[in-house]
Parts: sequence; C-alpha cells; structure tokens
Amino acid sequence: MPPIKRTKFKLSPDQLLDMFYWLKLIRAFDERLSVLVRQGKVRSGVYTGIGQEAIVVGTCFGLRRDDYICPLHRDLGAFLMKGVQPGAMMAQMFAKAAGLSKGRDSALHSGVSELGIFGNTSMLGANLPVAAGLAFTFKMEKSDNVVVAYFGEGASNVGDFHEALNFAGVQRLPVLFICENNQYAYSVPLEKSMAIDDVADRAESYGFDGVAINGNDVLAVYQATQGALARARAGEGPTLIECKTYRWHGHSEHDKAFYRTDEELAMWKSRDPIPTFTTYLKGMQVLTDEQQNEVESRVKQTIDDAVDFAINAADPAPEDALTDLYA
Ligand SMILES: Cc1ncc(C[n+]2csc(CCOP(=O)(O)OP(=O)(O)O)c2C)c(N)n1
Repeated sequence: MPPIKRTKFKLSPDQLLDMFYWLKLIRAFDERLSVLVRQGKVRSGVYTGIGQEAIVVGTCFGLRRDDYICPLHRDLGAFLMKGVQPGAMMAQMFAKAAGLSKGRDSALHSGVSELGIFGNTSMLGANLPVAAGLAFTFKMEKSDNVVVAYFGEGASNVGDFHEALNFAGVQRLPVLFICENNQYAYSVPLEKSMAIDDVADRAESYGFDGVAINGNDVLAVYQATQGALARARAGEGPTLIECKTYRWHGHSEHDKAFYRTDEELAMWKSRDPIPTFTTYLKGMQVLTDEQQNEVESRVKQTIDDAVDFAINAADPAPEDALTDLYA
C-alpha cells in the first residue's frame, strides 16, 4: 500500500494496521485473563490495563530491541510488544515452568534481559531509579539506546520518583518517564493525593520537559514518544510524558471499585482508545471491514492458542526450585 499523505505521523498503512493489531491483542489478552481469574485458573494477582492500551502501544511501537522498558503491574502488553510470546506470557500468569520466571514468581516481577525488559518490584516507584541507572549505563557506554519507564500518578508521590527524575535531569540521561495517570491509586482519587493537576509539571523542577497528553489517543502517545526518543538518542536528556487515561476494572481483579461512580466509568468508556482509532483508520481508508474481521479472528486465535499452551504446560519441577539462584 502507498504511504498515506495526509498523516503527520509518517506511519505507513501497514504500520497503522500493526498498531491496530497490538491494541486489539493487548485488550483481548487482559479480557481473557479477567475471565480466567473468575474461573480460578490464574495463579497470580491480575491488574489489567483495560482502557489504557494506547499508552503501551504508542510508547512501545517502534522501540528497538536493545532499548529497555521498565514496565508496571498493568503493562503486560508492553512485554508482548517487546517480543514475549503470548503463550509464554500466559504461562507466566499460570505459574508454569514455561513462564518467564519458570513458575517461581508472581507474574508481575519478571523481566527478560535479552528483550530489554527489566522486571518490576512491588515497591511503587522503585523501578524509576533503576531506569535512571540503566540510562546512566547507556550514557557511559556512549550508546544511543533509551530506557522507557512506566509509573502511575500514585507512584509519582513517592521519594524514589523524585530522586530518579533529579538524577536523570542532572545527568541528562536517555530515559522517558511515562506516567499512566488513570485517576486512581488503588481507591485514592488524584485530588486526594496531589495538590496540582498535572504530574507533567513536576519535570520542570528537575530541569527537563514534561508534557500532559491524551493517553487514550494512540497516535498522540506515539507522536510525543517519538519526539522524546529522538531527543534522548541525541543526548538531549529525559522527558516526562503524562498520559491521561482511566482503568476500566478495579485496581486488581479482586477490587470491585465501589469508590467510583457508574457515570464516571461510562464517561471514560466513551473515550475507549480502540473505537476511536478504528474510526480514524476507516476514515483514512486504511482499514476495511474485512481487514478488521481478519485482525479480530487472528487475535482470538492467538489468545486461544496462548491459553491452551499455558493450561497444558508443565508445572515447575520441585527439584528445580534451587536452580537460577544467585548468592
Ligand atoms: C511504595 C508502595 N506504597 C504502596 C504500595 C501499595 N500499592 C500497590 S499498587 C497501589 C496503587 C498504585 O497506584 P498508581 O501508582 O497510580 O498505579 P496504578 O495501579 O493506578 O496503575 C498501591 C498504593 C506499594 N506497592 N508500594
């Protein structure tokens, strides 16, 4: 297909269709996980990012394999986009030997160094000084790799966030701080944890740019990320991108989210990133109904296969419990 002339994003129709596939796949992965939790089949806490997919897709799209990401509990989609096979990711949620941490760990703390994925820990914000450290390594090695680190608006209130941004600003490090501002830190609404409206404003204190954008618009996220990546690769330092969004489910699948209203949820559902992008693609004549059907059935098959793989995969062998340990 010829490149589209009217878009400023310089994405080919094939790339736009690829973005559409990732949005659909990540949504379907989380939705299936949610069902599997209710069936009692998942051996992990599940924190879905349903409603937030445009952030992961817009930031990971076009990242290089040797760029690093530091994903959060809600960013299983980032693992997929960085190259983890859906079957392996699902096996991780089932704590099977074929999962990323071979059944040892809660699903959320695994990393895959050869794919540039640094595992998170439970301490909110603690991934950010690690991200700055990784970026410091890239700077010392004089490579143009970049680190993309995710955090919630809740995590932006802990000390680690501020130390990481300060160090990254002083050292002009190649790191993108991506705030997934989904309005709640567990049950705490934004206005009860912050005295300002925009997390993005915090970047200025540390000497670099912060921008607040519509996190439900995958192309807006992509565009902001591309600018920040180019600056980071050119040695111009960090950027904070605050993506305004909303999580449709509770904090985790066991949270019924009684602290918010049905009206608020309905309002945010009307801003669902996927139909918005679908309408855009159809308006640009990039996506036909047949192509949409094809993507949807490919996604369904991929998820079905991943679940089959995970269900049929072997449990970890007890005699392997002490392998892969470091002293
Ligand atoms: C330092 C720290 N404090 C508290 C917690 C408990 N906790 C786990 S998730 C969460 C809410 C996180 O909110 P946010 O950072 O906005 O990310 P979100 O889950 O909304 O994506 C809290 C308070 C924790 N894990 N670490």
